Amino acid sequence: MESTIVAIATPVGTGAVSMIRLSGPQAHEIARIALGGKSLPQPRRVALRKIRDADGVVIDEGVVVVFKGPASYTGEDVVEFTGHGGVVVTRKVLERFIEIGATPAEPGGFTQRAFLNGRMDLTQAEAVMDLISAQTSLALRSATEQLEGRLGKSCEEIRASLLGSTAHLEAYIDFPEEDIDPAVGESLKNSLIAQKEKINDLLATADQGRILREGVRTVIYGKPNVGKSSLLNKLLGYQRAIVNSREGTTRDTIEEVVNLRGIPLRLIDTAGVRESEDEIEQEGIAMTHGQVARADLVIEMQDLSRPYEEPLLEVPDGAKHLRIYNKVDELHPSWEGKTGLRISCETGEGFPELENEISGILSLDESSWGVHSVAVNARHQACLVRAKAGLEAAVNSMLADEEPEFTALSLREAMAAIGEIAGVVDTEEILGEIFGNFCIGK
Ligand SMILES: Nc1nc2c(ncn2[C@@H]2O[C@H](COP(=O)(O)OP(=O)(O)OP(=O)(O)O)[C@@H](O)[C@H]2O)c(=O)[nH]1
Ligand SMILES: [Mg+2]
Repeated sequence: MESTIVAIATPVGTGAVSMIRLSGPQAHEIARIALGGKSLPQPRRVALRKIRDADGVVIDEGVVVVFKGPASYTGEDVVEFTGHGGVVVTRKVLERFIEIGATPAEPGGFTQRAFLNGRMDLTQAEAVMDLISAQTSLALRSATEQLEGRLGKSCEEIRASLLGSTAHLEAYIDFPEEDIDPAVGESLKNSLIAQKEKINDLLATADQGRILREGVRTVIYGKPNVGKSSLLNKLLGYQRAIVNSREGTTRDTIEEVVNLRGIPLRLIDTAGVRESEDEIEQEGIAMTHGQVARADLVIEMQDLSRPYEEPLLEVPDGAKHLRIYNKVDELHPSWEGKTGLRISCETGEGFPELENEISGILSLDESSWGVHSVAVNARHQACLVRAKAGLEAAVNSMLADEEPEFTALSLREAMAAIGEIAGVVDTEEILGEIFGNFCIGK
């Protein structure tokens, strides 16, 4: 990392201020030149300074903060200039830094350097992005906890335990004349099984991780005119979709995100399903089926103002399913004695219960969040699946009384996979563990 990178850290556009950040070995020198040779403030002190072009003409005036590596976000020398928030003036300051020798940063370039310089692990670097893009308070909380290193720490604990087990096994490999003591073998195996359980616990958070990051794909399904678009509008709080007493009003799918007690619901209003001669409507109905196939949650709606009917939907594997009954304000007598969640998009009746039901089905809400606290992403999930497979292979190899080399091989695969989550690399470490904890010279 010889280069010094620069970027506008605030959003592009007109604002009160905008901040430009420099990081790298030349950061301080480049800033000094841009200030027309005027001294930089002491690290972590604020000073008012002018940025000047090559002829000494002032481009902008603003606040300069200097950080001395490694005590900075990236771990390198950093300078932050906060100037007037105009598009042109900000651009000109940026260009001045580039002219003096800074390189435009790639997306995530500063956080990448923070990781490479050991300021944070990979899960924390990812959490920075999650935090910025969080759409709900729950997603934000999950990101903050990951940024604090909770997930990285869990993975590190698992890896450290596997490292200890591998070191034990390696000792037997080095001294083939000694058989593994059955008691040691038993405790090793139990320890591996315990770590596998921890991996399973982390894997179980993958669904909620995806939900928090991307939202729950929630499809509103039902016959025409039952009130699907009315439900979308009601949950959104404004008239997004056309509502009409004519059947077949909605033909396209309409997608909007609502925040339901911290859970992002990606609500999808669909064309009502019926036999139709209309080509456009048929196409809409085909899209409805496509949406159902990809749903996390299907809300199947029926109309209480019409005579009783059996529900019609086959919900695909993996999707959650909620049946609701709309228009309770115009209840048809044939529904007498039938149970189910009754609502009215007209009067708002049943909506608190509906929200309870949805957050219950997703087993996710702000009050129960403390129990989960981590939520792995797709990359973590892939690593965890590999780690689990490695651990299972190791346990099986021990059960089959194979040579310890085989067990160790599977364990190393598991460790590499789990280490990838936080971005740790090992090999030398295993040796260190052996020589550190075992008296080889005995
Ligand atoms: N009385 C009563 N009428 C309702 C209620 N919810 C919706 N409606 C009415 O039912 C009619 C159909 O509502 P929509 O929301 O357009 O129904 P939809 O399921 O989206 O219909 P399609 O788009 O045709 O599939 C409209 O006239 C709404 O005003 C309710 O809770 N009570
Ligand atoms: Mg509709």
